[in-house]
Amino acid sequence: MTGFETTSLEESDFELRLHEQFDDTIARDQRIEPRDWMPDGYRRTLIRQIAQHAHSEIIGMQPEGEWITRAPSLRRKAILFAKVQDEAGHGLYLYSAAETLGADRADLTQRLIDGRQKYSSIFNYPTPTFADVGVIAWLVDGAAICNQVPLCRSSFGPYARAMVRVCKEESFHQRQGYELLSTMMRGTDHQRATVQDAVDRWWWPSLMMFGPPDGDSPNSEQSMAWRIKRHTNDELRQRFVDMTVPQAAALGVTLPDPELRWNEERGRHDFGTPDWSELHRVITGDGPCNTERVARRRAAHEDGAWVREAASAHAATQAARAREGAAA
Ligand code: BYC
Repeated sequence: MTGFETTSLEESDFELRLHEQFDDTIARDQRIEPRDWMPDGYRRTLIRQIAQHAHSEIIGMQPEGEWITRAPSLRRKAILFAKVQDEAGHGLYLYSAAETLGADRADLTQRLIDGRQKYSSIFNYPTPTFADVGVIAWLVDGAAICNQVPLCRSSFGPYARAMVRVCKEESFHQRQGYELLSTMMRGTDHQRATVQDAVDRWWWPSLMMFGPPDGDSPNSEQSMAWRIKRHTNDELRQRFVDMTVPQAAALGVTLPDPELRWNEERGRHDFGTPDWSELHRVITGDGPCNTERVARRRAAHEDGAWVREAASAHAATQAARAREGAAA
């Protein structure tokens, strides 16, 4: 015996103290940072949510990206190009946040293209007209803002900090979408009808973005206790409806829900029930565009293999030169 060995009792006592410190940090509403001790479940939950979020940003480039070459003016093309590029940036911040938890980015990408990790249901719907570009920015980015602003106060530091910049950019995206739609609504009857048609197709999928209803959300309770999530799925969905109804009225579009009305007593809008079986189908791979979205991501990843190889070779050469320089 050297006298330095720890008994398993001391080890579990130590672990208990670490756990207490973690709980205390959460209770004081302070941040957990990557080198802090954290329970395995907390780490796993964060990797799951952040990876899904990152995948959503990257897959989310596809539906709007299809319109970059077909945007009706140079101004609209430049705006759309910048927006899609921003989504790529969001994906990168998020993958970096996941890496601080010990996840491997190449592994996360592989899990996405093998269908082992999810991405947001919303990006499995088609974009047949240019009005879809405006409606995605208005409704989908609007829903993203409702969901992500509270994540700026998420308990995990790198995730919360990434969300600050993401939300600023999403807010800009949403405004440009609203501006595009208001321009179309001041145009021809055909343009107005195209906007209304896109609103009719995107409204319910936008409500589904917030996830299943609270009673069917297996992760919410624990994620709220850990302050990863700050509000339940239904709370955020309600907030989105209340925010969007006056914007729809100002635009002059109708939201396709006969049950939508102001409830004086609650001080909120009542609204209909999304088709949860549709959300389930889309999440489990059977939405209108799931197959093509994942196939395209897989092709982009495979086509980019030579870039990754060249970058690694370049980095190895630079490192070898630096070593030679240091030795000389
Ligand atoms: N789609 O227990 P729940 C963007 C899954 S990017 C697919 O409530 P949780 C943008 C959920 O993962 C938008 N899957 O889970 C980009 C869970 O499955 P697992 C992305 C969904 O995590 C480009 C199961 O269903 N935003 O805005 O507590 C252009 C049970 O759900 C969905 C984020 O990722 C869905 N809609 O809550 C424009 C935000 N909903 O993993 C815009 C961050 C649920 O247990 N994420 N599932 O097998 C979150 O806030 C939460 O993860 C969610 C779900 C609210 C989405």
